[in-house]
Amino acid sequence: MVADLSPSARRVQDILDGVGLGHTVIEHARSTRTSQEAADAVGCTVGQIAKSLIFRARTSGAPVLVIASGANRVDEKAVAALIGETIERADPEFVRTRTGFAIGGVPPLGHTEPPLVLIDEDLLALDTIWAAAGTPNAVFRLTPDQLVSMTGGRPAAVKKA
Ligand code: 5CA
Repeated sequence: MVADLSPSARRVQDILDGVGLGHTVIEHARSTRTSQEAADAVGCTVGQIAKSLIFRARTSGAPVLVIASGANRVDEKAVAALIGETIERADPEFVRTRTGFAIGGVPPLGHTEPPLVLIDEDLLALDTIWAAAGTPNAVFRLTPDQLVSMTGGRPAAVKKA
């Protein structure tokens, strides 16, 4: 952990302060870029990491945020069926311009362009989860219910069998 938050992590802390539920961004000295690294840094299971994955809806070009358990892979066909449009994995430039954050630190809320949000229903069975907070070293702890309320996301079956 380091004392002062870097600018992108600070931005997420300010967003969380606006939500007002008392969430605290923790910036680690070690990487939390991948779900496994985040789990190792935090001391939780990889399934407790809520990874924020950005897709691009092919017809509308709109950003789609799928918040998935770190233990799962996202079934793009299932997501397409849920939103009524096929999707593709976003490239790093799309992620940066639409969310305002770089891959590896994309938080589940506070994006430049509000995305359509789906939440992996597997996360809802857990007591505590952790999400990225703006940088590849920053995370915050929350409950699945809080994730749903702060993102306005729709819980759904999005994982690959
Ligand atoms: N901080 C961690 C734990 S919360 C984190 O952000 N993990 S993540 O899984 O949500 O973000 C990394 C994800 O970015 C990868 O799972 C992958 O889906 C995506 N990604 C990584 N590299 C690329 C790339 N070159 N193009 C598009 N997406 C990428």
